[in-house]
Amino acid sequence: MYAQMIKSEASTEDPKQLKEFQAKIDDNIKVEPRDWMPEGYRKTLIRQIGQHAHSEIVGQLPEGNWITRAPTLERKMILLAKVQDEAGHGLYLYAAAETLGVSRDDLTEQLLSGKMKYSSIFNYPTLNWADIGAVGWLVDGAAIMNQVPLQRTSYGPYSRAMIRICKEESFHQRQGYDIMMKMAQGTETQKKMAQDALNRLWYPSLMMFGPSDAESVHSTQNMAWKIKMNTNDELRQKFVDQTVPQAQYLGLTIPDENLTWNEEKGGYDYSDPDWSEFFDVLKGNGPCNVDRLEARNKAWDDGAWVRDGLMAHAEKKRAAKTAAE
Ligand code: FAQ
Repeated sequence: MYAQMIKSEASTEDPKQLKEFQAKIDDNIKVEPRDWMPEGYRKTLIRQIGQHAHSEIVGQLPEGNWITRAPTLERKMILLAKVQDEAGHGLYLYAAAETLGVSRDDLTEQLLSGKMKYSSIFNYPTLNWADIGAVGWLVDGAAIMNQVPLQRTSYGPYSRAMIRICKEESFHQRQGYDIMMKMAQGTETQKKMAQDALNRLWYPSLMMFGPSDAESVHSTQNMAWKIKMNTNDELRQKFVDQTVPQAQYLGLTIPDENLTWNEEKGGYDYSDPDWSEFFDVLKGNGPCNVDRLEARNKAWDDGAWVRDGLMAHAEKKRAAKTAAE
């Protein structure tokens, strides 16, 4: 249906402009906010950048929950800084989306009312400290795998935001791996916690790359527009190939009996996640969907006085400036 909508919009647009636009994309020339762009391209970017921004914001919740319970002062400082980085990523991305003519308030309203999506992974709970290690290692690891190619995405402001974000994400992944290393080399109980965290977060991490290529509705058009640089399955495969040796180094086992090295393809064969679970989480039925939206709505309501205060202050300054002129 979405693809049809984009097609019908394209049919009312000037074929010459559409052709020139595609030629520009094919020549790897970045599209900038004031340039002409097809309406479908603009809408798709708002959807993807908006969902991405919301993911960074909601993604603070599972880890933020553990700041007060980090095991040492050093771990607490690192986690606090990481969660703050995620907030910053959300802000760069909202700013990039605003260049497409949508306001941050509009996007926030769509998140809070459940109209816009955020990454499925953040609807899973973080039950203990090992989960914080696994989130950094697997979730940030999957995020980087997806985001490094997005540095070359065709829309200038998104591409530049991704360059800044990727620099920080690689530290996030390393801090997660470092926690896993300590746990995996710790007591028997700690090692069990690390394995349990991997067992629970492995398949949800694979789901982060989106449905299989056969089920992905947007991939073909988005790759033609170079909004997306790789298919979902290509990136998922790269993630598996990168992560399996890391798990082996930790002495942990990927929870997949079918995991085998395939010499011919030069990668691992692995089991697909349970796609019915994925689509169910997208519909709002994951373990934490309700909690996550409640937490964001509460934060928005609790912050109303700050926004009102800032607006009143800005109005006062504007009035004083006008009076002085
Ligand atoms: N969760 O046709 P496709 C992070 C939806 S950032 C929820 O394949 P597309 C940092 C999709 O929107 C993580 N929904 O779609 C961090 C579409 O629905 P719609 C976020 C999903 O756009 C770490 C439908 O399924 N990263 O983690 C998911 O071509 C730690 C059909 O799918 C980004 O957003 C999903 N996993 O490909 C923060 C990166 N997958 O809109 C805190 C940018 C698919 O038609 C702590 N986004 N859907 O209703 C992308 O690269 C793409 O949008 C994909 C999906 C690959 C996510």
